[in-house]
Amino acid sequence: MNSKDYIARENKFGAHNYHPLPVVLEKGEGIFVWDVEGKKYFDFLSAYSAVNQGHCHPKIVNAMIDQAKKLTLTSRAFHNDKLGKYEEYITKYFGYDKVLPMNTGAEADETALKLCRKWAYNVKGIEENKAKIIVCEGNFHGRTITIISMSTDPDAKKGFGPYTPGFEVIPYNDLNALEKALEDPNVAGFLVEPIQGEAGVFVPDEGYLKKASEMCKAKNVLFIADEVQTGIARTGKLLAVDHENVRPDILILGKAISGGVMPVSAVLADDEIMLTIKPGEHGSTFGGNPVAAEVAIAALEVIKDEKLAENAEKLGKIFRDRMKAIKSDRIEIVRGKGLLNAVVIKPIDGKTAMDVCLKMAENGLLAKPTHDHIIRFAPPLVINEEQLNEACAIIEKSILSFE
Ligand code: IF1
Repeated sequence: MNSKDYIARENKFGAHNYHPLPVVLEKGEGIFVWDVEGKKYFDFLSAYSAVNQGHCHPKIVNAMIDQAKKLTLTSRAFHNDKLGKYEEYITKYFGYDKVLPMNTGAEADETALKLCRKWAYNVKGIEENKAKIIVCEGNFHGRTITIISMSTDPDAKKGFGPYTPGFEVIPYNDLNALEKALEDPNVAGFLVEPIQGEAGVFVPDEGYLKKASEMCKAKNVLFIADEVQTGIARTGKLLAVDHENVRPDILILGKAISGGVMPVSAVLADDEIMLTIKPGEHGSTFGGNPVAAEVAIAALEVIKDEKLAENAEKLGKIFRDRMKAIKSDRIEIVRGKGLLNAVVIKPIDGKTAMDVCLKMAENGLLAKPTHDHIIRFAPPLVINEEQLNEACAIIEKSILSFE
């Protein structure tokens, strides 16, 4: 079978809910992936920032194999010997009283929303069913009905109603709008991405997150950070909120918390918030399973052992400088933080970001377009300077081929 055959089979038997680049991958190691024809590529997507530690990191894979041979799943009907170890590790790692383990990012976001509402009724004293949560235009928090109810992207939302009530949408990066929204005494929380990924790696003004968190505090409103994509060293700090020394009341993590080997997500908060949810009120069959626990500890250790936040900070600057230095009218904007970056392409002769991505794939580098004219660049954080320069040369050559 060749790539065409694999793709045809997916098309025939799989739902058509994605539009992938026409490459079929069969192997990954560090920053590289290989397709079924044996062609090697730089991976500049990292499974949307899930593979920050690099593909098949031996320490993480071994943690998975060792635990999988012993015990994979107990459900939370019984205790297991690994969950507590992980809970202690991750709460100390991020500095919170407690963690609630889930699997996917969307589940962790849902958990945060439920926690926020419970806290609103049990602690803040909002009247039952009246709690409101503020979210931002252009947000991306996942695919569940409630989450798409908050979305402003018609593709994500249209045709899936009726929608969950209780949300107010304000413009991103707009403190005046936030101030106005916070006047309503029924507001319980403000859910925000420190950098909007799906919106095209939109970095808010410096000071926005700090000020927003202070405004929430003043109104006794929970500041909830969705760091599913920006967290775990991606932006050059352990968390993107660390750039502004902000401590969210509720922290949502996913993706790279497992190094991309299995779905692991987590919600962190202090007791006043976390203990509002009582036994039987929330959970998940797979959340907190012993394989996930061992994998997440290994994945978080790799981040510190290999100084991946520092590497992302340093190489991110070099990357943006290299992109800005490309002499092409096609590049409109280069933006990002750490190794979460985007290049905005000017479409000429009907050529879009997808055409550039196809050319880069031909030249040995994989990246994904978003919104027709934006290309997201997010390599695994284990990339070194020499490899980054080689990758930048491929990107440059590909873009210049459209001149
Ligand atoms: C897809 C984007 C990235 C997320 C934030 C929660 C979730 C995500 C901030 C949900 C997921 C993904 C999912 C992926 C595309 C992708 C994405 F382009 F849509 F925005 F990463 F950039 N919070 N992001 O970014 O996590 O439930 O998927 O584990 O194909 O939908 P999940």
